[in-house]
Amino acid sequence: MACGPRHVRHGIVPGVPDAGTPEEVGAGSEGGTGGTGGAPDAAPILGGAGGSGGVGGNGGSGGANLDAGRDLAPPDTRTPDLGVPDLARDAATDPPPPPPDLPPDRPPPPDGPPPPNLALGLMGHWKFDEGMGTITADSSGHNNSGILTNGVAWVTGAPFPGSGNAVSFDGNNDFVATRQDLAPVLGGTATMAFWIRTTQTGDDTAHSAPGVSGVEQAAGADDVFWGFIDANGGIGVAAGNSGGIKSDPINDDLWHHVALTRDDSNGKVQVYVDGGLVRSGTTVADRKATPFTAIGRITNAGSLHAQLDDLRIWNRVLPTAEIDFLATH
Ligand SMILES: [Ca+2]
Ligand SMILES: [Ca+2]
Ligand SMILES: [Ca+2]
Repeated sequence: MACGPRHVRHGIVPGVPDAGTPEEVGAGSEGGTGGTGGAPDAAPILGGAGGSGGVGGNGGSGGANLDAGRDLAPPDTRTPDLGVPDLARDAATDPPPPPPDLPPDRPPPPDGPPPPNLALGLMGHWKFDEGMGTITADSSGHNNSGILTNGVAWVTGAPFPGSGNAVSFDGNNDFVATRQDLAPVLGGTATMAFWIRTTQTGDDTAHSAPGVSGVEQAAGADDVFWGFIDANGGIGVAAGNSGGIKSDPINDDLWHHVALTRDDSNGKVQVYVDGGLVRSGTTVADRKATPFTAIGRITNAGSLHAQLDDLRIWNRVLPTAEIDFLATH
């Protein structure tokens, strides 16, 4: 596996999920809703996810899964009375109380914090691990493998455990041709995340810049620009004629994790570098439909001169906690 979800996240001690410990609730960067934690079954290790909000719907898929409470669910402030009364009832109706330090509904502690539900809405995942040949697989299950075109080279991958190989684009004419149109995902509400290593400088005008993917519609605004490289070596996201947003320079020839999001309902865009949100702004709020089938260039614009690894796209805006997880695993 290219991205080992069991590895301990940097800087966080894997907590033992014993009952009654509101571990790390509210520890997230914006974890304002975590303050009332402490219900035994509601204490997620990724407590910080609560602050990023807006992901409550994901919790519904849990069912009886023992890990359900730890996938994406923010601290459950809706029903703070669920946990303690349950325990009280159990104690009242079970004459021989179980050992108090072994909650019966929890598996043994895992190796580290559980991963967020990164499979939700995943529409493309290119690990670039093949290391030979000209085909690179799509691990998302959406049958969108790519063909290395015009000399894309295999190189050693990004610095995360199990990253394997990566691909290198020459900035001239290299690209990976995908089997399927990317516009149905990247033309709408989406997240793109990847590792990149580059020294390239591009263009402050997105439709003249090199980038990771996207398309320029000449004399039109039905276009979108994912991971465009600006004149200072920053990286950004834009759509239509809105200019977009971009980071400070990342072109220091070191591997960086970049995540870009766009919400087509309100035009909101965000740029994360190495797990941190560095820029947000607004583009036009609409869906873009001009087809494109290339990674490593913005079709009808510029070609990327960079190494890329572990490129993934989702049809939703990932919350901060998930992007942080990607950048640290
Ligand atoms: Ca070439
Ligand atoms: Ca790889
Ligand atoms: Ca245009």
